[in-house]
Order: sequence, then structure tokens, then C-alpha cells
Amino acid sequence: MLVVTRYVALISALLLFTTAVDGALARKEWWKTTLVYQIWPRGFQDSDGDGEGDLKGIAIRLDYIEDLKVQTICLSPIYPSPLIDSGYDISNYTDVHPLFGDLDDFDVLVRESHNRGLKVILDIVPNHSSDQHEWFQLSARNVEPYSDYYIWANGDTDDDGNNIPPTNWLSTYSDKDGSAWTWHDGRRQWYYHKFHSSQPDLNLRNERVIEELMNIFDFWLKRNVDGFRINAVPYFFEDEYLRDEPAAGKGAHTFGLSESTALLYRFREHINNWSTNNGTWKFLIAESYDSDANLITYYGNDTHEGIAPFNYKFITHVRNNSDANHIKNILDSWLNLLPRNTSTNWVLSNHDNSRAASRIGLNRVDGLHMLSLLLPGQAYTYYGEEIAMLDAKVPWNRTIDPMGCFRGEKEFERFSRDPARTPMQWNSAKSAGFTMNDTTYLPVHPNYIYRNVEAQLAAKRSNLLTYKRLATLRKLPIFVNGDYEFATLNNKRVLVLKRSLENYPAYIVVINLGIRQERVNLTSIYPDLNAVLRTVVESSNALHVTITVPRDNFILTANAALVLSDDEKKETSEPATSSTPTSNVSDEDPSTIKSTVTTEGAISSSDDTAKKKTSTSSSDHVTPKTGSGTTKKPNDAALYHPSVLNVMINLAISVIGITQILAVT
Ligand SMILES: [Ca+2]
Ligand SMILES: [Ca+2]
Repeated sequence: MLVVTRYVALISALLLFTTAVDGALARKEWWKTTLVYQIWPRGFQDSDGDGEGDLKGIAIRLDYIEDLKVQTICLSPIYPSPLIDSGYDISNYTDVHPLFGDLDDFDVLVRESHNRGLKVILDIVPNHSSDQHEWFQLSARNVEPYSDYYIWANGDTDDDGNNIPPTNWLSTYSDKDGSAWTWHDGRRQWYYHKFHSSQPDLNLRNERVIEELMNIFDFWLKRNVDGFRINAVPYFFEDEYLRDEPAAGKGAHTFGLSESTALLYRFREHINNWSTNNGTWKFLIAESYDSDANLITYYGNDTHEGIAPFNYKFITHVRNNSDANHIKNILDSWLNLLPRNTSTNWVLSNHDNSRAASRIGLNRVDGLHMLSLLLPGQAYTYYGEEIAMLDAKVPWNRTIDPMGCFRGEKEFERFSRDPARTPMQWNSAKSAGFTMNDTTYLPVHPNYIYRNVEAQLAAKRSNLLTYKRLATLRKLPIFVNGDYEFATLNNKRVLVLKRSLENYPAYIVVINLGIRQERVNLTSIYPDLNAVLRTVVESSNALHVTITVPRDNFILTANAALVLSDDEKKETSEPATSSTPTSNVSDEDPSTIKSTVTTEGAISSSDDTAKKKTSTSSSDHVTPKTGSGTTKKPNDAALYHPSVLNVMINLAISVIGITQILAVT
């Protein structure tokens, strides 16, 4: 009896250990496939009627956010700021702008979010502060230790004795002469600002400044935030010797320096140390429009873990005239660049760019969401994208973005980012339900009368309803762990994404990017699928939707998209070769292009060995060959091997059990 009791206790302890290990690993990796909702606090929800969004407003809308099935909220800057650059000009990194509320409101928002299982991440701006920040005020007066907190230089004088800037470096928010240097009368020196003259660049070669930044991370970590978006990474460092750029404005000495990447590694190490000490795993993501070669270095190297960069390919490379081949090639080439054991993310739009519905096409939004939400890795949704909000027309006299303001009345519309930052469209009431005020911080898009959350929730089909179904679907193991494969059909007008996972029915996303109806036949690319596929999700613009479709002959109306499932296969156990023969191939592109890739971003080629291993994980994978000759690899997100652990423990239990039995006998 004693032996039996010991045996049961041992098994219980081992099972508890297994569960604890699995749980700990899952917690550590929670961010790898999270669906992030980016909130622009000024434009989301006003709670006090001043026409400006605020933290209490976000808290009011948490039910909505939870119902969207997103898992993480990313807040654009909420800190005290003169708001010259919409909050990216921070005058105090460890407080909340009174416009948005206070720290208590923030704590409530975090607590309420966590109660719903939602994570909260903040936007941190290490490159520059506001000139209203105390550091700059003291630095301008040469007060120690702040005198070297910013980048000051003496400059030169021209032949007429006028002060001229130290270098030819240019500002992004360029005024008439475009210089990134502004003369400070008090200190009688120039200070460097890549962005607006009210946003002086911090001197990140000063260890005291780095310490300040680490303290800022700690301040918010103590308030239970779940991670950070790191802003403007390629601008962190500039040439130490202040050399002129060979081509002014091209960034040879002011953009993408390797020191910037190295600082990311330090941030990562600092946050990881926090995680280790506190047992709460944090999420980091780096904002950068740098070259692919530099972006890949963000992931880390043999000695340092890095911070994954945003994948902005949808923003930088996909337009309303992009065909299926173009999109396939863009996504494929990025995924193939990824280092082994790393994952990526999908961003259709953000606060710095035209909205996806305006940039790529209103009718394409659902199909794009099928890609961004059903590809492996994280996905990001910019507020309003789920209802396909469009850029609003913001007149000159309402323009507040410095990118627009500096260009003047004739040119501002080409540069202003205000059109993508207008108030969330909640309903058809006054000011779209964003505020009780008649006046809103930016004008509401006039289409709010019919394009709003309330209307889309009530509709039989809508962008919002499609989005919610996709957000739910992406949590299935096949989308978390499965491999992916792109193909194109119908002369580059139809894009196909297949997700597959062993012992799991395949899912196929089919998107008609063309403006005409397309008859689709999947048999040429996937002959081993069931003859009949189940319609899982359809785009809100799809017509003639049926519960099932024949694999070899179905219709996609213009810009329509479907998620199909092969899930009857297991029940029928139908051999792949017994699929219904092709009956209609007339519309098929003879040059159909298909490539199979694993979710690790490693295409089936010999260059696998050249890919750097950057993860700290010790897991290396054998690469089995499938019958189709395609190299498949397990998904990076499934690296915990709980099943292996379980097998080992079961084995240990068996051995111990046999030993005990032998001892009794
Ligand atoms: Ca308000
Ligand atoms: Ca800088």
C-alpha cells in the first residue's frame, strides 16, 4: 500500500511539474502569435466630452475590444506632450497627458484589460524627447549631468559671418531650409533633431541617457504593462564625427547605423532580465523602415537576442494595383529572409500611413485580413481597420500633423497623416459616437453614417463580422503552428494561401484580387485536396456563397475571398488520388506559380544551412521530406516540445513503477 501511495504521489508530482513547465513556456511565448489592436488614444473614444479621446474612453470600449477577439492592445503615446507631433514629442516619459487622464486611469485600464485576458503594450520613444522635457531645458542651460543629454554642436560661420549648421543633415519634418539642426540662442550652439525642431534627438552615446531609458522601462513594467513598441529605431545614432552626408538627406550618416541595432539588444537584455526576475514575460517590437538586411539584424546574432522588427511589407510594397504574383513574391521574399527559429508579424496599416482600405482597396480589406490574420506570427490591426475605415479628407485649417503643416496649403494633403487618424466610427449618432461634443479633434469621416461599428454588427455580413471570425479562427493550432504555402492562379488575379499541419485538415485562403469574376480550380495546385471543400469564412463582398464548393470549379466575384477547409478528409479517409478529376481548367494560368515554405521562413532550398540561428532555444529540427518533395519544417511557435517532455516523464514513471513492483515481489 505504501508503495502504491508513493507511486501515485510521484506521478502527481511529475504531472504537476509537466503542467508547470508547459504553462511557464506558454506564458513566455504568449506574444509570438498575439493579435494586436493599435489604438490611437486621441481618436478612439472620448469619455468626458472634450472631443479628444482618452484612457477612460478606451476602458469604456474594452468590451468591444474583447469581442473583437484581439489579445493585445498597443497604445500610441499617452505621455505628457505639447502634442506638436501627436504625442511623439514627449515632455515626461513617466506620466500620462492630462488630455488622456492620469496614472490612476492608466492603472485601471491595465487592470480591466488584464481581467479580460488582454495585454497592454506602450509606445516608447528613445530617439528624441520634446524640447519641453526637463532634460532639454537643463541641457540647454548646460546644467550637469544634463549638458550632454542631447546632440549639441558649434557649427560654423559662412563667408558673411552667419552661423551655419554643423552638417548637411536634413530633418524629416523639413521646414524651408530642411536642416536637422536648430540654433539655440541660450546655449549658443546647434542641436540636432531628425524630426520637428521641438523634438531634439537624445544623445544615446551618453550612458546616463541609456540609464534614464532603462528606468522608464522599469517604471511602466512596475505598472504591469506587457511590453513595448520601440519607436524610430534606425534614427537612434548618427555619425559620431558629424561628417556631411555624401548625398544630403539620403541618411548615410544618420540612418540605420549598426549601433542602433546594438542598442536594441541592450533593451532586450534589460527587459529579459526583468522577465527572469519577475516571471512575467514581456513583448517587444521595433519600429523601423530600414533595409531588409538591417532589419534582419534586429532579430539578434549568435551572442545577443534582439527585438523583431515590424513587417511593413503590406504598407511599403502593396498597392491597389498589386496582383497576386506581386503580393506572393513580396510576402515570400520577406519570409525567406527570416533567421531560423524566428517569426514575423503582419501590419496592414498604422498611424503613419494611409489606411489599408484607401491604399489597397476597400473591397480588398477582408481578403487582406485573411492574409494578415491567417499567416503565421503576430498580426496588427490599426483601430478602425476592422470596419474598413477610409482616410478622411482633413482640410488645411484642421490639419495638425507637422508632416502636413510644414508643406504648406498647396502640398499638405500629400504628406499629412491626419486623414488616417480621424475619430473611430462607432455609430451613426452625432460625432459617430466618438464624443458627445459637436467638435472632434480631427473631423469625423462623413461616411460614418453608414460605415460604423453598430451598423456592421447588425448587418448580415460586414467587414467587422468577417474580421471577428478570422480573429477566432487564427487561434486554431493549424494557424499557430502550421506550415504555409502561396500560389497564384488565373493569370495572377487569384492569390492562394494554404495552411497545413500534420493530422489536421488543410485550410485554403483564396483571394480574387481582380476586378472581374473568376472561376477558380484548385486541382492543378492541390490535387490531393477533397473534391468538396467547406466554406469557413467568406469576405463580406462575396456573392453566391455556398456551404461547400467543388475543389475544381467555383466562382469568386470581384475582389471576393474565401477561407476553405479540407476538413472532411479525415472522416472519409479518401486517398489523395481518388479526388474528382479536373473538369475545368480553362481559366487557369499555365504559368501557375507555387512555392511551399515553412513557418520558420526557410524555403525548401539548400540555403537553409546559411541561415543564422539566432534564437536562444536549443531546439534544432530534423527536416523530413514529404511525398510531394516539399521540405517542411515545424513551426517555430511549437518549439516547447511538451509532448517530448511528457514521453520522457511517462517513461520515467514506467521505469519507476516496474522498479517498485520488482521491489515488492
Ligand atoms: Ca476626452
Ligand atoms: Ca538619433
